[in-house]
Amino acid sequence: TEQKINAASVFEEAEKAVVIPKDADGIKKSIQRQIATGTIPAIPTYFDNEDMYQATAQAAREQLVERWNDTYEHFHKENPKQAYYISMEFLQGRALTNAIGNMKLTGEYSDALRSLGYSLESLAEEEKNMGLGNGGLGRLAACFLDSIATLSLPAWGYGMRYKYGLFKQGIDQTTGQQKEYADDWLVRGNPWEIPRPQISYPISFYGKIEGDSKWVPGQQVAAVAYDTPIPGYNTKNCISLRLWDAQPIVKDFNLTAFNDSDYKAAMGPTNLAQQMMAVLYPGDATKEGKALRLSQQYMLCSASVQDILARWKERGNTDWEKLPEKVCVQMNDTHPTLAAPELMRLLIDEEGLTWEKSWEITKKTVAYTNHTVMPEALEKWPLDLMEELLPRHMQIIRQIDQKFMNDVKEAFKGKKDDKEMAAFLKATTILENVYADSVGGPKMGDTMEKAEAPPATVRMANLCCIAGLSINGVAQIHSDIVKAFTFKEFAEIYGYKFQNKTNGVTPRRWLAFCNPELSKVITKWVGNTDAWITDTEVLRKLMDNAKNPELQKEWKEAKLARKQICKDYIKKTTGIDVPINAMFDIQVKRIHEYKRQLLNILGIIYRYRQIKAMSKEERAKVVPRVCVFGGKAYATYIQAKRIVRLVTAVGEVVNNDPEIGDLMKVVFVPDYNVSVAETLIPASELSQHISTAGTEASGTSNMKFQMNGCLIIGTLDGANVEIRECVGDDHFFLFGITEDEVEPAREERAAGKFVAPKTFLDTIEYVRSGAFGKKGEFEELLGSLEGNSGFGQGDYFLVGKDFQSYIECQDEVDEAYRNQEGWTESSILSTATSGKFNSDRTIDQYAKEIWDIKPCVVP
Ligand code: B1N
Repeated sequence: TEQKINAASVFEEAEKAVVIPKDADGIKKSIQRQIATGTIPAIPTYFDNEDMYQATAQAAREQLVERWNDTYEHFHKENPKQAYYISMEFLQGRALTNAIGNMKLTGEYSDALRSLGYSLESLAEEEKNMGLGNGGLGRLAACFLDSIATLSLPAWGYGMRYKYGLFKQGIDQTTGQQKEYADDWLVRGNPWEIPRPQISYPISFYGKIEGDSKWVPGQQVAAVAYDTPIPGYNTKNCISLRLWDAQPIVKDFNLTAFNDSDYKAAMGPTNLAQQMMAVLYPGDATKEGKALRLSQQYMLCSASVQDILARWKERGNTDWEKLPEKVCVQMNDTHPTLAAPELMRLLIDEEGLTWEKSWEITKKTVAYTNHTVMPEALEKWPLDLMEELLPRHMQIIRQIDQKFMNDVKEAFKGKKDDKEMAAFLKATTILENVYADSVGGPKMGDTMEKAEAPPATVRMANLCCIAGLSINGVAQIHSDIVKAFTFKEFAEIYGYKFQNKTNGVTPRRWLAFCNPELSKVITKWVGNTDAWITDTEVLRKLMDNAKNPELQKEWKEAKLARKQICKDYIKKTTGIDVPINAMFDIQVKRIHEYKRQLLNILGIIYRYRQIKAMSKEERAKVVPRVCVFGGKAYATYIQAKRIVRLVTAVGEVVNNDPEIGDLMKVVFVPDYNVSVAETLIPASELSQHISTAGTEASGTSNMKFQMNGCLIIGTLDGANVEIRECVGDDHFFLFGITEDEVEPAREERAAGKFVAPKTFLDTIEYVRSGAFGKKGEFEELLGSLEGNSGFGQGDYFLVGKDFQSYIECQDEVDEAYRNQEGWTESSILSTATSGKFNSDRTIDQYAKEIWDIKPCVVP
């Protein structure tokens, strides 16, 4: 202990002794020191821009570490209740601009670099995107961390340090099709992370149960912590994103086997660990992966929960029953569900608590967010796989399920007859197709039936609903659907658990930093204050001047500056020259049938043919448009890849049609990711959020577009509903059927009663005639829009149903754009009314209504 005390004071003395510079000159010297002392792996004769970026990032990291250590110590001393956001995905994007922006040192860094002969903007482009996520769910987690730090809340993120992020997307020059490449984001090291080899936990898999409940694992890896600092804005607080890496356990290394040249046996554990960390599961709503994905999920949960309990102890807590007064775990969708049974296991097997006590504690500690109601995206694991990989957890899950069913039977005794009860339990039980007839599934051991029986599965969402202290959706309409349909039986039991937490996005990254031109105008016109960067309600002050020609002029100039940057980016990445004065119309998001990029491109084809049929005089009145698409299609999602190809094929024709010229350009921007979004969104004037009503849980890019003064064309889906309420009906282009009209529309189709509009049928026939790409290339894609029923065919997502309404709405858009004063007013009002969609508001609600945590401000 004496040595420990000394070590602590050495640490403290060191912190006091080293002064971290905060002025341009000091920052310059700090950058030089990183180069001269070998902090970055630069070689004198090879020194390049990437090295310079690395040195700058290291200098910035020094600044963060100071705040970070202070925050850690402060939380330790205060011992507040702390929340943990566990997520398989964190889509952080780039860190440099964000870190120095949040520390309010952008000017200083810019000056320091200028004096060294570099520009901050171009160096920032050297940074690789940290792309450890698929889309909205992962980016939401990243925005949440920014808000948690900014609100000085005691909370951390836990995730996985995948070796390769989500794949990089290329568009093949000859076929126009998507190609996937590994995203080797770590090749040149990651200056933002600090490896913590001293923080490591064993993660067990397989093996058997001895006696009643003693788990003897068959395999182990070590989870090792890598920490990334997340600085808040306008606060000293700097929180942690702790990512786990898998490593072989040293004692498992079989030296004898290696010396006997049995390399395969010797390297077994090393290979396992490497496989586990290789890739982020690329599945936005898919059924792929299995054992590996489940091992990843378990490792995340086990390492995080072990770490949370270790910290709880480290802070001097001892009474387990009071754990829920100090810890809250938020599960980002069902991917980290195993946190619940893992907490149970640790409390029972490691800490010696009873099953009942452990269950009481667990139920008050974990909370669940649902992000999708698409049935195929609700996670189910084959029971036999779970049993094999995690035998002890399966035991605990079975016990939870038994207790749950008993409780339900007890609670609804006399209120439901046998048949109702059976149906009710069939819907809610965690284990599907396992129990005997009374619960609906096939009889166990009934071999005849078993052969045809549907596979037994573990339904993760059901476990979340049972174990969670709360269940929330991510936009009002989505939370309503979750409660009324997806989990309606659970709502009957646990009505009090259901909540809504409408998503938000951080106004730092998504407005202040990505759009400095507009930010400057905003600051001036809300009363010469940048208070809006945290308190986005201040943006409302823009409303008073929405019609003011002076503001309008500055607003348009700022938008134009961003359009120019976007135009240059499009030229650089696709070779296409787009007209700067055209309306920039953008749809960027994962490619998915439900998001209906197909509706957008068919609308474009319709428009193209209209223009071609016009006289010269009529053409002069056309509003020119640059139609931009971006987004990745899951590698095995064939239909999504065909949509990408249709867009590039239409672009090839339209962009080279002399009759069209600058009246229309169709662009597919490759490799959409966070930093591409930061370039496209500020330049956008119209953006498309056109999913079939009831399918997009929330959407978050819609909020980013709104903040940047972009008008939305959209359906009444996800957060669009609330955005429209804020901005007002007159400034939102609404079309399409509503959520309650979707099922009747599908039934109408299935009954063969739906008659598609001529505009739609003609457009389809035109594609079919071979107007784009190779003849026959789009047969299967068009086929999905035809027929009467079934998933993936019979136009399940109702493109034909909404088509007429969509193209008419696009005419309204043109009409509105012709009146530039009116359009600019709407644009200003969009930004002015976007305050609600600040993730600070969302996080404040999580903190108060679910986590029960309070700010813990570093003095
Ligand atoms: O989560 C976002 C929402 O804004 C989007 O509407 C929603 O689609 C998105 C399986 C998912 N839901 N589900 C996923 C991601 C990965 C995976 O393997 C499902 N992503 C969403 C934020 O709330």
